[in-house]
Amino acid sequence: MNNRLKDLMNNGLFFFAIATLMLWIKSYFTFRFAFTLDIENTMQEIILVIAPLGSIIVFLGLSFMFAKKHRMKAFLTLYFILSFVLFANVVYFRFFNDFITVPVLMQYQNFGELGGSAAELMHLSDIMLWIDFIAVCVWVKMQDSQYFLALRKRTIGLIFSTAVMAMAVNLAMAETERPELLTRTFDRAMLVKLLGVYNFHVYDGVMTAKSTTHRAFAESSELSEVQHYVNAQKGKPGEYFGKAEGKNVVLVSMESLQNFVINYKVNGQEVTPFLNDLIGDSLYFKNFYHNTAQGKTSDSEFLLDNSMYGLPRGAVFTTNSGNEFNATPEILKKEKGYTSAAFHGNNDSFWNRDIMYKSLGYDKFFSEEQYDVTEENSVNYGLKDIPFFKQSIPKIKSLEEPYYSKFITLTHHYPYILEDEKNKMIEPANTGDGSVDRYFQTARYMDEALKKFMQDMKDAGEYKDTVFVFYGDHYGISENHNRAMSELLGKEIRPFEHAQLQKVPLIIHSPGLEGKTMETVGSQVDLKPTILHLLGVGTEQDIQFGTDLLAKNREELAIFRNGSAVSEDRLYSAKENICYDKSSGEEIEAAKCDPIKEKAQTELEMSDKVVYGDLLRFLDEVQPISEKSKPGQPEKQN
Ligand code: GP9
Ligand code: MN
Repeated sequence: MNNRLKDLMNNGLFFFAIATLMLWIKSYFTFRFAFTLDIENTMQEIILVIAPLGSIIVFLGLSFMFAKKHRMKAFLTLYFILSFVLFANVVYFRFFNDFITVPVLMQYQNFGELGGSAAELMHLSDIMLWIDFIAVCVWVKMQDSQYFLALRKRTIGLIFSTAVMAMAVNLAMAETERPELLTRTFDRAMLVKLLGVYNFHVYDGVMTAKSTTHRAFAESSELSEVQHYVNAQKGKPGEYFGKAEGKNVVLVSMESLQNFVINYKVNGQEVTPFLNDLIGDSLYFKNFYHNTAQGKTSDSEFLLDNSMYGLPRGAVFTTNSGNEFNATPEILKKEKGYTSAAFHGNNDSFWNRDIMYKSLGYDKFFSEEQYDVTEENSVNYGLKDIPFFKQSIPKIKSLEEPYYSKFITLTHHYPYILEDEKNKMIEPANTGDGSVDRYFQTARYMDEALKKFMQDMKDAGEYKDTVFVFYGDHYGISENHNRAMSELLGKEIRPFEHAQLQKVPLIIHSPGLEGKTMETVGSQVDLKPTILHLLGVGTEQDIQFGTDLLAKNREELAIFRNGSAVSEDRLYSAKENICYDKSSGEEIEAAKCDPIKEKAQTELEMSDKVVYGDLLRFLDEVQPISEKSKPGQPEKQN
């Protein structure tokens, strides 16, 4: 090595600058290519380049706070942490199409159980994300002095000034691109796009701390405000009120089932033959959406039993299980003497269910421990759906009637594996995207399990006095598979089509209830009032954000957790801030979606306020609604 190069290599500032540059380049390319962030214009492209710089300098610069002899170790540790943050987000994004948040990290017990899913998500090429770190380590190893990073105070000052400038430019550009970015954004991809992943984590940390303190300062007056809002939209239940009075309730959460598979064929074979038949004889809601976010299945359960939204970050099941709730099991017990039970073939602590179910008032929880689970009858997360339902029958029979029961299926879960050949009842699709191709096979298996379950319920005499509610819990195929999906559906997947793919099936079936396909636009938040009204239970005192899907003149609206919204004639995509005309699918003037966009924001904020502030603990204190303006009461039938 010639002397000049050697001098340069020994120069601490040069080392710091090159290390920063490497991390910066790596971050940019990762943002650009490992995450699908939908860069819409040059401004966003520039922001994406600038965003990581300030935070990288600040974080690496923290090493200057350490005594000179520990400084290099501190520097390498910080470099490692930043690289790891990037790497962990890349792996997480592959399946969840989302970024890690503090509350998600706190659900640590779920990670250990991911097993097969996590391994499947790591790619050999991820090694690329560590090459720069190795290079930095080699460089440091080649130094003879441990005081290598001993820079002058003035130089350190200059380094930090550069960081502050980079951050200020980033923030200013981000605010121009998206006003109210830090205060009213529910879409994480937007935050990462405009702030970079490191700043996003800082922001997320601050938000988590803020929501934790929210509870301590909450007051009952906040609940009154929410009550006014929800009462104004309750409406009157219609002809279906009490149609299933006194009946048992069997809810079936259909794992990862999206509505597009209904009546869909792969290689000429139906994917869900049982459900396709069943809808002819049931109330089938074809414009029904999920509202879930990071809490996935648990979010759908929360929505179902509380008619409130899950949280913008993390899973409410794990972060707020100590809250006061007024969930369906409690209401039904109080009003009609129902027994409630949940059934699931996975470990009881997954999603903190064992704790949360108690808070929601479930009397019983049959989890993995109460089933006979073996190597042969389980796959992926736990017991396969067919043995799960089979083994559930005697447990159902043991329940005191009337009962409110919830069954959570499991086999049709990413990465959609069946292992056993005899469980593969149809051929996979052939897009070349493994997850998408196998998706139909596990969906077909679940459909078979549902068919057998229905038959077993009939044979056990549990059919005629029961109302069955089958619903999809959340999407199974994320945006990362748009190529394969567009091949299957024969159209480009724009934000419009993506939003429409968030429809999940909702099928309400009960002997005596006439079959009908319902056009109304709704979502999981509407399940609770719909079910309660069918059972003849009024909801006038309840805080619920949904409305009865069977009520007359209800406002047709589905609000997604990221702030997107769908009405009868509009579709607003929050991530891209685009408004569509629903019938034509054409982009229209953004202002045309303002009413639904505003409503979505207001409603999500209200719901978050209730959860963060644990406001339902004040439910007994707030003024009861006057008789005159009582909403949610049945209309007189003539
Ligand atoms: C785990 C099951 C799957 O018990 O509910 O959870 P998900 O990953 O879909 O939220
Ligand atoms: Mn699920």
